[in-house]
Amino acid sequence: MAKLTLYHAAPSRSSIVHWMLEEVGEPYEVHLLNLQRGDTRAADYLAVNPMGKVPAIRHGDVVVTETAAICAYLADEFPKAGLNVPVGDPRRGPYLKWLFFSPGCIEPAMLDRAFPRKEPPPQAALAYGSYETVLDVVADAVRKGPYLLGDRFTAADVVIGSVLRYGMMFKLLPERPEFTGYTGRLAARPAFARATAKDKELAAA
Ligand SMILES: N[C@@H](CCC(=O)N[C@@H](CS)C(=O)NCC(=O)O)C(=O)O
Repeated sequence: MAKLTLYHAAPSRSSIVHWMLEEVGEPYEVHLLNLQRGDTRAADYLAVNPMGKVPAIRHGDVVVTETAAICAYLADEFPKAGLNVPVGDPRRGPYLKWLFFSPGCIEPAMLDRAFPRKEPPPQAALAYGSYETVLDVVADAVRKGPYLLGDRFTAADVVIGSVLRYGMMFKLLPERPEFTGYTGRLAARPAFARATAKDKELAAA
């Protein structure tokens, strides 16, 4: 089987992929980087990800960067784990929408709110519309649960659950009961607990 490596800084956005890998359940190695030391800006890492950011994964000869893309890749590459929604299944539409919704709408809305621009662009020019709309749409999607697609847990829950958890942790998102209920359900997953415990050890190393 092709070797699988996670380029990781614990904790950071690469912790999302760390959780995803625990959900996938295939053997992987961690290549640990230190953000404070500037490891992601070193030439050998820029050869992996010219953006100088974690996460990245190497799977055999394939390198994938961007958190949501990596989660989608892993879900498709290891279908036995049941974390993707295959072509032809009508739930694939919402599945893809939620995978793209975090980097396309939630993250930019959250960070624009935290770091407002001097001259805010017109709402129609913003891909996410408004911060309030983004929050309402996500709250509506996770209210019923247990997961975004009902009973079916997918890679989209790893991505959306993580941005909500980090957003609330850093006070960038409000602790709406819909969000805390959903992230609480996700935190009860054994793979999440394993990834979190390993991250703590890596952060202390
Ligand atoms: N769009 C990227 C963002 C990744 C990102 O911002 N990673 C941060 C850590 S949370 C990073 O590597 N920062 C190091 C730096 O910019 O020097 C993704 O979603 O994977």
